[in-house]
Formats: sequence, C-alpha cells, structure tokens
Amino acid sequence: MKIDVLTLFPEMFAGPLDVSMVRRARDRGLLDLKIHNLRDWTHDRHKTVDDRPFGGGPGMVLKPEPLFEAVEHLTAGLADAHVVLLSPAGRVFSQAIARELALRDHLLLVCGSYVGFDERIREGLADDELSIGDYVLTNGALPAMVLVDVVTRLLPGALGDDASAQDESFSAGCLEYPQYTRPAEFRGWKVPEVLLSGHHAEISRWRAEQAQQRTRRLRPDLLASPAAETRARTEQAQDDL
Ligand code: 4G0
Repeated sequence: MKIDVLTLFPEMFAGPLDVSMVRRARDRGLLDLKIHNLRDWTHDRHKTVDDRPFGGGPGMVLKPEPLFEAVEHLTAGLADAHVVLLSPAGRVFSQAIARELALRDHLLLVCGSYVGFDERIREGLADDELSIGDYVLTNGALPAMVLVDVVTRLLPGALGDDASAQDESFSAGCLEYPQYTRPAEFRGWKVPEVLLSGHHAEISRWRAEQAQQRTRRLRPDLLASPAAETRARTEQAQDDL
C-alpha cells in the first residue's frame, strides 16, 4: 500500500513511524509511506498556506491552491487515490473504517491545522473526512499518524499469525479477557486457578465470561453493536461443543 501524507509539520512524523511494526512494514515493502510539506506547493516568498476567512471571524483558513496542486502532483499518473481529510468534523475513525482503508492501494492523508479548510477542498478534493475522536488538536499530524499505525498492522504480512487472530476478538466488539504470565504468584496476587489447570474447555469458558463481564462494566456501548451479537453467538456455539 502507498500512503502519502500532506502536512505543515513534516518534522512531527520522524519517530513514531520509524519504529516498531510500521518500520518493519516499510522495510519489507508492504508500506510505501511518504511525508510531504504542503509549503512545497506554494509559489510566494513567504510560502503562504492560509489566509483570513471571507466574511470575517477568528483564525485563518487553509487556502485551496497549494492543496489542489499538491494532490494533483501526488496523484498524477496513478490509479485512484483515496483522499482523506483529518479534522474534528470527520466521521469518527474506528477499527471497522481502518479495515476498509487497508483494502485500498493508495491513501492520501491531508492534515489541516487549527485553522480549518477552505470548503472547496472538501468539495473538490476529499473523498472522506475522518476524526480520531471528539477533541481538537493543534493540527492533523497526530491523527494521520494514528491512522497510518492502525491501518499498517492490518496489511497482509505486517503481523505474525498470533497477533492477527487476537485482533479478531477486538474487532468483534468485545474487550479482551484478563491475561497473565509468570510468576504464578506476584506480591500475593495469584493467577486464577483455572488458567493453571490445563482444561482448555474450562479456560475458554472462563475467558469468554470474563471478556463479557469486563465489556459490560467498562464498555457497555460495545455490546450494543452488531459485532457483539456475532461474537456472543460464536461463543455460544463453542460452548455447545
Ligand atoms: C481542520 C483532527 C483541522 C479543522 C484535526 C482543526 C483534531 C482532529 C484541524 C480544525 C485537528 C481529530 C475546525 C478546529 C486540525 N484536531 N479529532 N486539528 N478545526 O481527529
């Protein structure tokens, strides 16, 4: 997959996307990630990317010309890129949206800054507008990094098989069951007996129960989702065996 990022703060991207699984995916050629400075597509001495809003009001607005030129340059001669604006006004990003994005060949992420976009950027350039949650950041660089991270671990070959199996359960709309490793007793806290028992069926049942209880307590909203129903049915089927 190819991901291009347009930002006013390319230096923010050094670090988070140079380590761990994203680094590995890039090194293996699964992910071709390029960060671009929006100011490279300005033509004036001051590299102007924003201007005052028509009609008055506070703040500045991202001008259309540099963004249109940048997107046209980055998509020239390429099959359709999916252009995504990162802004607090977008649909709220989720694992389900990430799974859809991971199927695309080319993403072009456009980071705004606190100013907001000229509306013609939405109308003429954007295929989608996403938010990573209901809060306002100084710019869209962190949301773009979050999106790249989430999508990268879904690319075929980016993860070992163990981890991808685990991912399914979260995607199914339920929190994970409690996990333990050695030692079996730490500062007086014992690992639940059932996990040491070697009874695989009992362990499965205990984990399903724990996951459900925990989800009811911490994230009841997840249980209202259609995915949770699927999971509940799957667990019932397993228990029936
Ligand atoms: C566009 C995304 C971009 C408009 C971007 C701000 C939070 C998110 C920005 C604005 C961002 C998010 C109108 C404030 C840049 N903050 N939640 N800041 N306005 O994904």
